[in-house]
Order: sequence, then C-alpha cells, then structure tokens
Amino acid sequence: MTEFDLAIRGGTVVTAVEQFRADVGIRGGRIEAVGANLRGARTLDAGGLLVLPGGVDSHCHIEQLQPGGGADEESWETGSRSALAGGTTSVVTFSTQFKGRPIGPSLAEYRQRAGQAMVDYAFHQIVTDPTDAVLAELPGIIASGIRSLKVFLTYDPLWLDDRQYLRVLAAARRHGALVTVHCENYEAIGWMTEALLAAGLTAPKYHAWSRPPVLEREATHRAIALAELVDQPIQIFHVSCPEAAEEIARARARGVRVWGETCPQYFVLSAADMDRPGFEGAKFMCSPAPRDAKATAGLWEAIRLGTLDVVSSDHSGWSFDGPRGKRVNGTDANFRDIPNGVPGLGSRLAILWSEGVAAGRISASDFVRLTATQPARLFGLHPKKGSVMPGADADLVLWDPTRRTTITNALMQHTIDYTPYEGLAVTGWPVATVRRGEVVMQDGQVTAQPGGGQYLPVAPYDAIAPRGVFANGFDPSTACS
Ligand code: DUC
Ligand code: ZN
Ligand code: ZN
Repeated sequence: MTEFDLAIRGGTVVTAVEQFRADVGIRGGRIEAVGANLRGARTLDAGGLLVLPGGVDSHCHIEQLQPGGGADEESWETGSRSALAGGTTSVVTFSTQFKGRPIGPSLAEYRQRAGQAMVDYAFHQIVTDPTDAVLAELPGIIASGIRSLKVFLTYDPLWLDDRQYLRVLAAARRHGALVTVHCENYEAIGWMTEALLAAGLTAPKYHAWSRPPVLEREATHRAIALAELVDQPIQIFHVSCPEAAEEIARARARGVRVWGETCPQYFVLSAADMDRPGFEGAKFMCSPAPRDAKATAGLWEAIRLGTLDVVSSDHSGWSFDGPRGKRVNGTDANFRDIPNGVPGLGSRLAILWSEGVAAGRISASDFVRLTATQPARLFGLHPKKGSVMPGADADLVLWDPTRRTTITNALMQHTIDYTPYEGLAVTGWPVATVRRGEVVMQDGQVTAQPGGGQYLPVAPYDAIAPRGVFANGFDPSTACS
C-alpha cells in the first residue's frame, strides 16, 4: 500500500459541491489521493471533523505601503499568523501605486516585505494615477503574474474620476487582467461630509451618514456601466447593501461579466456599533459602512442567489492605539479624520460558518465555494488553491463544525490591538491548518516560520475573459489608452 507523507484520516471532506467521508493522502505538498484507507508516515486524525480547503482571502491589506513611507501596522508575519490561526492559507493583498510615482519601486519594496509571509500570496495592483507612464508599466506587471488591478472610486488620495477609470479598464482589457473596484461616490461623500461637519455632527456614527447606500449603489451602477462600455470584467469589492447587489444582479442578467464580494463585517456589525459610547464607535468604522439588519438580510439573499459569490475579510491593518491607528488624531477627532478599516483575517471563516452554515442560511459546500473555491477561480489560483482534489496544493483546514467559541482579540493572533468582534459567540472553529502538506497550526498554536509562504504568480486564465460585446461593435480599448 502507498504510504503518503501525510494522511488525514477519518474526516468528512467538503468541496464546493458535495461532502463525503474520505481520507486525504498528501505527498510533496500536494493532494495525491482522496479515498479510503490511506496511510501516511504522519497521520492527522480528522474523526468527527470536516476537511475543508484552506481559506483563500482574496481581499486583505497586509503591510501595505503608505504614501508617506512605511507600511500598515499588520506585518506579513503577524497577518499570516492570524490567517493560519483562522484557517486561511492563501491571500491576495495589495501592491500600491501612489499619485505622481511609478509602480515599479513600490512593487519591488512590497515584494521584498512579502518575503516574510507564512501564507501563500498573490497581489492586486492598485492604480491611483493612470498616466501614460503608469499605463506603460502595466503590461510587464500583468505578465509577471499580477492579473488584478484595484481602483477606488472614492478616498483621497486614491480615487479615480470616470475618465481615469476608463483608462484602467481599457488597459486591463488589452493585457488580460481583472479589475476590482471600491464603489462609493467621491464627490457626494465629500459634500455630505462638509455638511455634517458644518452642522457639528462629527462623532464616529456620522461616518455612516456621510456615505449612505444610495452612494454605494450609484458608484456600483457607474462602475458596471463603464466596464460594460469597455467590455472589461470587474469584481465589485465589499458590497455592504442590497441596493448595490441589485445593480450587480441586473447587470449579470444582461450578461455583463461582473462579480460581487462581501465581508463578514456586513453580517455582524451595523451602523449602531459606530454609536457606542465615547470613542469606541471608531473601532467599527470601515468603508463602505456597516448598515442595518434589513441590509444584512438582503446580503444573505444576494448570496443565496449567487449575486455575491466571494466573502473576503478586507482585513485592514490599523490598531486602536497604534501609531497610525484610530486614535491618531485624538479621541475627539471628527469622523473624517479617523482611519477606516477593521481587522478580520482570523475571524472571517468562523463568522461566516456561524452566521451562514450553523444558522442554516447556507450549506457547508456554499461556505467552501464562498471562502475558497470561487476566490481561487476568480483570481486565477484554481486548481492549485481552493479545492480538495488530487493535484491541488495540500492546503487544508480541519474544521470542528459545532465547537462554540467566544471571539477575543488574543484568539485573532494579529498585531492589531482590538477586534470589532470581541465577545461574539460563534459556532464552528478551525482545529488544524495544513499549508502545502505541512501542519502549520494545531489547536491555535501556529508553528509556521516567516518566509514559509510562497508567491503565487497568476498565469492568463479563462474565468475573466471578456465577452467581445461592444456598443456599435467598436472596441475602444484598442484605439485609446
Ligand atoms: N475600506 C477599504 O476600502 N479598504 C480598507 C479599509 C476600509 O474600510
Ligand atoms: Zn475598498
Ligand atoms: Zn480593502
């Protein structure tokens, strides 16, 4: 009988379509067999547990470079530790481009920092300034394996106007990349913010008032319409409300290649959290803003319909008390001056399992599809990542579907000094994490070493091919930059 390097025995394997009792045999870091009575030099007992593909978090901010120098507080080492503790084995993070500067040097610095990763990783490339010179860098960057460009339709100093956005869409179409879009209306948020501050409404809760769902819906509609003009596939990041999801559903119904992502914060946080006493509300500020119970119900419906098919963390690396953290401008800072973002790498899977599978809203296979298989497909990491099948990397999580845990910041193992989910009771928890055949987490103990993660260059892939449908049959991307 073949002896594998590692055999995971007695568990129930869950894929994006089915679940079945099977052992998993691993050799050379890959899954070699899924079947009965497999033996290994080392055995992991998965009796009573589920065997899931390691999570693929296709949107998280780790050690992201900042325009004034330095980087996010969450380092590759601490971010990876949190990911592995939570059952995530691959991430897609962000190389940045700053206005007035080329991509090359900042990408080189980011690559060098990512050398400390303990999870496998690919990059999105943020484009904030699509000048001719920056666009000229893109073919080489895309060919090197960064096949997703990220753009912001709001946020100083990152946002693009419509013409700039069109230039990025056209470049992506010419060179074969997906475009991911942060959809909120910059001008309207700025105008609302001025009005709120002038009225003395400055507390964290007014962050949500400054950017209501109508502004996310408008930007989502516009992002899709312009992508349709260029015939360029896009993914809408962090959908927080059914109004935006409806725009995606309508576009998909007419054949547009657009996908939607949401995040756990939109299932368990709400605008009311930003109204907690004192400065506590700042801990829950992210963009788009958490909404209300009705919006959450609408997001679950959008997941059920397949309109939203990826759940990422949008993990953002700011502490409450850290040097660039929520309190950087003091505890009486107005909402405009409080950094946005919430940490969530370590809690993503547990919250989605608890709110989704344990609560009876989605199946275990839906969970696998939303958190691993579909993000891997959409970002060109499939079939290496996101699936339990022979030939795939042996990235696996042994998952206890009934274990009850109360989330604390210590359990998250990130460097950030808080979690917005402190005290949240969840059902379902990772017991062990296997990265390319190596057991790197057991019972919360992460044993991976910095530098153990591998870069994942993405080759051209079919899932993001354009349709070849243009108004009047004319392809503008070939004629303009
Ligand atoms: N929103 C983002 O778009 N990125 C990171 C943090 C946030 O709140
Ligand atoms: Zn965003
Ligand atoms: Zn983000």
